[in-house]
Amino acid sequence: MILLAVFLLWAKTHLAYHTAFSSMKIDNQMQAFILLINPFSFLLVIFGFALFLKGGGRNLYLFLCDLLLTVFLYANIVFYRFFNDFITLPLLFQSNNFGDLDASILSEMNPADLLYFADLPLWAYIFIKKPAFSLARPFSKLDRRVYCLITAAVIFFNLGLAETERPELLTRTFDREMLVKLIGPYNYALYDIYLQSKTTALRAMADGSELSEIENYVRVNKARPSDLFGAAKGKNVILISLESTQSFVIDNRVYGQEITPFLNDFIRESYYFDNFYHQTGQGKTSDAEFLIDNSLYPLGRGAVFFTHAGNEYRALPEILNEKGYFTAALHANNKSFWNRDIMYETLGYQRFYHMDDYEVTEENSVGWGLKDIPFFEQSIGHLKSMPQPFYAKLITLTNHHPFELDESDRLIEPYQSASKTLNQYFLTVRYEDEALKVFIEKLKEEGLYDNSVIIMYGDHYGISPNHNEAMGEYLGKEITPFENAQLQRVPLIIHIPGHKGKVISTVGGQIDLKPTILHLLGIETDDDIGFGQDLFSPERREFAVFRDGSVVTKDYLWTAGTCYDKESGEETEERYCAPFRERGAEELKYSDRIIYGDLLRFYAKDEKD
Ligand code: GP9
Ligand code: MN
Repeated sequence: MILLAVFLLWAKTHLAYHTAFSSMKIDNQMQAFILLINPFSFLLVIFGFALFLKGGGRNLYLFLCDLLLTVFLYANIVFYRFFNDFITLPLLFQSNNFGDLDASILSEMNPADLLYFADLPLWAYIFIKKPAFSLARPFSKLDRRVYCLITAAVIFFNLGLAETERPELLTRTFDREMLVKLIGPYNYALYDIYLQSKTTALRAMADGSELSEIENYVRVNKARPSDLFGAAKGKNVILISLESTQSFVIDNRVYGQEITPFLNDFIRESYYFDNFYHQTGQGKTSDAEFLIDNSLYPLGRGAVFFTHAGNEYRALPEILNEKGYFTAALHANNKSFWNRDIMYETLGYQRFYHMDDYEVTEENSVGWGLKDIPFFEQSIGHLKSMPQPFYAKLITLTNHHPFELDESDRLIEPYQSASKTLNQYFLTVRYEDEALKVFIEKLKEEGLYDNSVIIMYGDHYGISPNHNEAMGEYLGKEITPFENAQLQRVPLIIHIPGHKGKVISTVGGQIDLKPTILHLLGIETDDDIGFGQDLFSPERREFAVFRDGSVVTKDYLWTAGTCYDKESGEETEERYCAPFRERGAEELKYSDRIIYGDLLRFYAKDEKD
């Protein structure tokens, strides 16, 4: 009986996978196999409790479980048909998502769906009529043990396969669709409940008084704007996230071939920051987005886009909306990746152009999806349709690990080292550079170039320390912890029409972009709670703290428990780094407190009063 119940729900789940959820992309045989088995791990556990029940009680339990799970599955099906996404708890609480759902809910149901409920009469019959076969003997200890053992094996097998298919899936929680694909809708719901309850508990314990200490810190920390305040007033802002792009490729070569020929030229007519660090954690691209829009640090664990999408923020798009800007994000990936569809609403983006807004085919895709050149070409159409001034964030994708590229897109001869990753990286960075060139040309053709500030930033590192040997060979020096920290520099390019090029070497990080952008647009930031400082400000501190607590200043670098003198790259006395290290730790702590306690909700209230 138990196995029958498990089998029936497994069958229903698969019916859903192949009909309602069929737009989920199955990338390979392995994923297809995981999909086949993933409902079992949960269903065996939940129905397994029936092992401890007898006769009628057991039947009732099986019937109720079947009913509840079917309703849950069906709710997800209807939801998916409408939103192309799975239900999550924060989403259920975001009532505006449901505003116009009532009327459409019926239209998303159809008679064939009755199939999902077809087994219920059978369970009802068994429960009421108690046919002899359903009242079999109670289970023996041995039965239970065997069942538990098999169940445990299935769970580990499923999780193991999921982990090999997508490492760090559960710790980083990046892609809802991928999670459902690999662990099934039921386990995903459990996981979601776990994340949500953790968040709710911390939030409930927080109160507004915590904010005043942080406010004081932030006030003292403010840096006066520079002469460039208002230099780009009323202009469009085009912000480009350069996937996995580190500074070491800029003005650098592979066997004499420039890696970023276009950017090297573009830098000469822009402000180029060559001591600018990424500050991301596990949330990678989304952490960089979070830093830039909020001037708050992402979290030490997990992706804040997923864990705290229901918080109150005072993000860049929200501020710009109030100043009459149209705000949009453009990224040709699945909209639920990094929970963007939900987080973007929270941050105030008026429009998210995602995968469905692009023409993505086999031919124009590679690796993670739409190639950067067609992405930029198609994005131009979207930009043209926007009311001006706009704030548009474009997120590139081709230069993403494992740096796959079609032969025909290869523009330089590959580097030859023992690290295939590094060798390919140069090729995809070169392609990305070409894509940027195409984009800028198109912006000029469409007349958007002269009335837009163009800001490009590297989102995070692309080459991990696993490739230090090949990296050392390329750079011609050993990659010590000091060098590794210096490799966390990512390019930041700010192009303002009519301004001459200039290299600015102040130490800064992604946290500093929000006040920098606002000041360029002539918007005051006095009341803003954020940890960054205008990168152009003459009185700024030269400082960047990484999410792991490493700290860089003008002269010193603290990383991996050691203080380094930046000029020599040699170890130096700890006391030189101590004050900055403490300051870094304090800032991260304050920022975490804001996020875990959802403290900006109190600030927002103050303002409205
Ligand atoms: C996915 C893209 C890449 O949409 O932003 O994410 P990453 O793995 O770099 O965070
Ligand atoms: Mn990225």
